[in-house]
Amino acid sequence: MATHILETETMSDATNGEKHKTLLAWVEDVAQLCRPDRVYWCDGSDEEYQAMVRLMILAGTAIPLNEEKRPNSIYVRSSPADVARVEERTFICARTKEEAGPTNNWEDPAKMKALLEKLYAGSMAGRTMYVIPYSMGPIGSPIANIGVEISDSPYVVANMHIMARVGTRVLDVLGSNGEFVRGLHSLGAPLAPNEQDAAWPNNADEKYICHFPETREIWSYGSGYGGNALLGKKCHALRIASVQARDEGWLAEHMLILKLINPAGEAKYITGAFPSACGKTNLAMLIPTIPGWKVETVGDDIAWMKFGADGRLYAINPEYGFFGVAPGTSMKSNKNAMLTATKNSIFTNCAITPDRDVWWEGMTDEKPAELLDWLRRPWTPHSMHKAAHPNARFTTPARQCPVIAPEWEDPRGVPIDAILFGGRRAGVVPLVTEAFNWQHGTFLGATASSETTAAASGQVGQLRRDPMAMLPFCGYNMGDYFAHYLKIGEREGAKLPKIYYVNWFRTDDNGKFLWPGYGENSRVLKWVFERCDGTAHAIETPIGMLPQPADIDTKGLDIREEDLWTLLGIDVDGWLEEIPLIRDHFDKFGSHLPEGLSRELEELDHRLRQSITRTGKMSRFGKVSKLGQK
Ligand code: SAT
Ligand code: MN
Repeated sequence: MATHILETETMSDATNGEKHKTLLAWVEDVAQLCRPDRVYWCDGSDEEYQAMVRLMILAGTAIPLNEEKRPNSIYVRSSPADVARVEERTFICARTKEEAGPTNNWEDPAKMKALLEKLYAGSMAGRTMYVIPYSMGPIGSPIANIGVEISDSPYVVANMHIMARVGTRVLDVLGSNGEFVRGLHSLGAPLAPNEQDAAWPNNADEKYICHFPETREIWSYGSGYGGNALLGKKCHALRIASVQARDEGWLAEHMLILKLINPAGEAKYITGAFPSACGKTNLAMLIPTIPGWKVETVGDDIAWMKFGADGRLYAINPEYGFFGVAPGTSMKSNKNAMLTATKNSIFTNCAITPDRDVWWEGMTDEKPAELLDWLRRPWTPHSMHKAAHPNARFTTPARQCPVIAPEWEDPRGVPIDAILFGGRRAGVVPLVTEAFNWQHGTFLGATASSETTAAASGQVGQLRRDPMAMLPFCGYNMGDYFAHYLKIGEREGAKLPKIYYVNWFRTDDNGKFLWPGYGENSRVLKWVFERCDGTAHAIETPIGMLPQPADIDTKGLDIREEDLWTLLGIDVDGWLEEIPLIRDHFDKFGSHLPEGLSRELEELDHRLRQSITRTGKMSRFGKVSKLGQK
């Protein structure tokens, strides 16, 4: 059968180098299936980026922003049917359902491929098929990994330019037989001859975000938004990479990476796992309120950690940019993110001002007098609805961040001292808890829970268990993922990071936050830093090692002592109520739940009950550990 390909660049046109036969054959196969009008190999150049921008402007997808206010930046509005990750349409097509585990949607790989092939057939008609070679991580780093995304969306190409290292330089490293993750993405919106394109083409009826872990493949269909379409991010760097990490003895995690520097100039590297839209970007770029302390950013969303020869875990940020939640971001809440996104950025589903700048809820105290909202409707401060979609995003280059750590692209990664787990919990969970050891820390991560946000479609504010903030991102059976964590902890000669659980979101009875958060979180980070050095104090409680109010530096902070006690106290009744919930959560994993974790649960239960019989109801625990021990 003749193909509809009008003009086909070959890979050697793109690289002048040796041909990668497997890559070429795959691109050819996909072109035969999807029937684009044209195949284009991305070189990663600025001209290419500008060409994508022009295409989007012509198609009505993008509006160039005011060159004086936001140089080289565009404004994009998606279709209202395509605004967030679609977890219910996300599948892990492992060989068996058991391998995908109870937390993932599963379909048989052959069945899913047969179904998708029907959808992909001719799905790129009237469009250009872009071949985007990308490196997750500094090009050539031993921790980095290469992927190739095929997509029919110029919006995806432009975003990938910012979010990953793309183009010819990646093909050069790949050589003629390097391994790569295959990502196939189609909007599922073929064009008939002379058909006018939609401003945001996508498939309103069918969306599939599928992963084939055995063959390291991603097949995404029907959506053009964020993690559904920028396949290097959640699909590759988390779902596929978590499987690679399991097989190869490392960790692929949904974590920010920050460098915390004390007044003496000593640094520690801390990673933090929080569900989407729980403030990872804010924490990664935090401006400490404690004099003399500094935070620098290594990454805001994903960390890949491998053991170094010294037994420590070294982390890289596999990404090249930030895909941050816009609403709530301001010069007060995250000055560094605001300064990062002043130029060379893409803004999606924000509102636009009459002088062609962007705005979103929370950006300024005073609302603009008039706007066009993300649905193109006129908007004034009297409007009843929000001007920006709650999952509106900015895509912006990491190198523009004013506090980017100089070593953020170090191919060796940075040695991790502490790992934070956390979520959004109005009650029970204290401000910070230190794990007794790695296994207990794994338990804290495995039982992490959070009230849901707008990053995924579905109801906002529902409590769900989100282990290690990986619930939507783990590419295999989560019980086995817990076991993998424990195995990491048992590695000979490992010098493991300390593990903490934090909760910035505790509220009082009126729903008011008890902890100010943002830059004030540095007070908790300082305690973590000094615990790692063995110089900060903690008490042993049934749930872990906790600071007492006096152990947290609150100089200059206006906080009531009793609120601090609430933030750092143990709500024994609340914790006892958590036990059956955790047991239900663990039961889902059946025989895949590692022994070590069920033991941790029984021991927690036992310690809580003992604390009651010993002292009656109590909210503070007196067994003081020696400074820095445990
Ligand atoms: O997956 S996205 O990259 O669209 C956003 C997120 O969930 O953090
Ligand atoms: Mn994320």
